[in-house]
Amino acid sequence: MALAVLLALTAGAAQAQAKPKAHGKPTVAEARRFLAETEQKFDKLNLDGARAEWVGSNFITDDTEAIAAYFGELQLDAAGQAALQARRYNGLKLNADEARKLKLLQLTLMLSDPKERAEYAAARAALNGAYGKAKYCPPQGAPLASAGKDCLALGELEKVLANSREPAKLLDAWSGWHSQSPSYKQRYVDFVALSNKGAREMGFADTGALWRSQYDMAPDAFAAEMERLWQQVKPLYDSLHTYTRYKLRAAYGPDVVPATGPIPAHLFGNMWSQTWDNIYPLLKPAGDTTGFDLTKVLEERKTSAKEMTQYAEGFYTSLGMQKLPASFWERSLLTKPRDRDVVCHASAWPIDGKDDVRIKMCITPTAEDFTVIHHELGHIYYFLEYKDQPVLFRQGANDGFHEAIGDTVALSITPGYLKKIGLMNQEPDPKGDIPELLKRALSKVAILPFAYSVDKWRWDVYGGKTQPADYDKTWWQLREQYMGVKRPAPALANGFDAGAKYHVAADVPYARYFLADLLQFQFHRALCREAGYTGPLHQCSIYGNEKAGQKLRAMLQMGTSKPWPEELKAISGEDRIDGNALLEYFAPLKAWLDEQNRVLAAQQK
Ligand code: X8Z
Ligand code: ZN
Repeated sequence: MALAVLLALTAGAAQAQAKPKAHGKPTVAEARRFLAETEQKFDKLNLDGARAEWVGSNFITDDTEAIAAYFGELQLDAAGQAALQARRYNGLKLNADEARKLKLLQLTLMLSDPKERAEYAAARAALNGAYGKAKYCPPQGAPLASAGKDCLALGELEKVLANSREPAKLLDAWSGWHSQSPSYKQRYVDFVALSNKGAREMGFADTGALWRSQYDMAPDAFAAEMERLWQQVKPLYDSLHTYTRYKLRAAYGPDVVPATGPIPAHLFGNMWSQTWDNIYPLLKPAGDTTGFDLTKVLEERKTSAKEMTQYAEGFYTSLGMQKLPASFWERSLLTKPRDRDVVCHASAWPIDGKDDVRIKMCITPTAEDFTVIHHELGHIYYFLEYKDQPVLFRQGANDGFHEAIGDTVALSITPGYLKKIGLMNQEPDPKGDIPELLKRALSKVAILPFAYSVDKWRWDVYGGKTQPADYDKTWWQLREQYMGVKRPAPALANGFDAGAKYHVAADVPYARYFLADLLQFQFHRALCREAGYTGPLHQCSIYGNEKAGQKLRAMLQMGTSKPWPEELKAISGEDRIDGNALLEYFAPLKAWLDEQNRVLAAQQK
């Protein structure tokens, strides 16, 4: 009942949206009034939309999907109308904030046909739900058939990939998950067409061009920046890939791992081969005798999801940030419910733009989730710090900044820090630099070509260069070319391997993670300097340093009120995203990898 009233009220609010006036010269006063009214409307619509989407992802049913789609449609309608109106005021003499708001308002899709709007919102909600519900039910005789359960959700399949060293099981987990996405391929194809239509109505070439326009520079310039950055860090990736091949060959034999060419994708400990830290035991240097394993410690202590979150909260409060609001603890979803389907992919939610912030994550006591929870709280503290900005500025300086904050903090999870908070008993080994750097590289360096190529694929899909019949072909061309990995089994007839990745199914842009991977090292270096630290970057932890915290908070508080280069400059003195800080951080590892590779190559001869 209450919900019905809510629906009716919001529908009324959307209809009441003023239509653009067709005549008369627009004035500055009108523009100001328009902005004020729009921000008020967005505040309300965002709140309703966030609640509906939250419920849709937390309790996946046909009804919640319909409710999420309904509110999504209202938001799309309002955004489209506001964008059209905003256009009218382009070129007026407004102050910098007002001009920026008008610009931001026009970076959106616009579907004027209500039927298409409804279809777009329904497809979006359905794809999100389909991904969240997907399960692999191994047929009799399959290597995972005896895993104790009839059907395995993504989290269970990921566990197999992380821990098993039996190629047959790895392949079954990998193929099982990749056999799910074909069921929603057609929905995705339809969605792409609608999305493009919306981008074109707003004057963009396609949705890819709209995405690339969101970085305070021309879309082509952004694509060129991405390529420049990739070329900058590629030599480091190549060294890591070469070393990993030697070690995988040693573990699985030359029949499974070829001496040259791409490596089968199921061997990297991760469903998408995007991070490789789970196979650290196969790759660890002979010198690593400490055997320290954070996962083991967390598991043995039965660290709860709440405790994992509190560890992360403790880091942020040590930088001078507030404790998480009580409602965060009451409303977040921290563990996978046993009795219903949820989208488990970790996410952070600014529900009301103020203190109602939540995360949704199926936390397990592992080193990986220990990092992910710091990542998620990075989003949460960004929300909390910019909550006093007007609604249109309540975003990251760009989306890469938003993704980089928690990771920046997680770079300070050093052995020294773990010792300090009691998660590591032994003294950190001073000779332990290479093992620590290698572990880090297995996530931070390994992900670079993946993070670059996901949207390279999507740009071509949205741009029409890649047609649905070629989705898999181009997906794997990119994986082979950039990552040096290949599909471990023949392609499926109507395969949709890209759709096996959350961000493709849920239509979340991915270039942000590539940028974040570089930005976080720029932030880390800047904050370590701010803290007065002068040693090697990989040993720096800003834990407990309020001066560094203050510097970070000043940037978070700006939201997206300024073009991102200005915000980057304020925190780091640099005004370009750059791979230099990452390369500096990993310099000792690069030298070590190249030496290992030289020796290993000589041994093969
Ligand atoms: O999706 C995420 C976060 C939520 S924004 C958990 N990440 C990317 C992924 O999982 O693919 C973090 C790093 C890359
Ligand atoms: Zn994130």
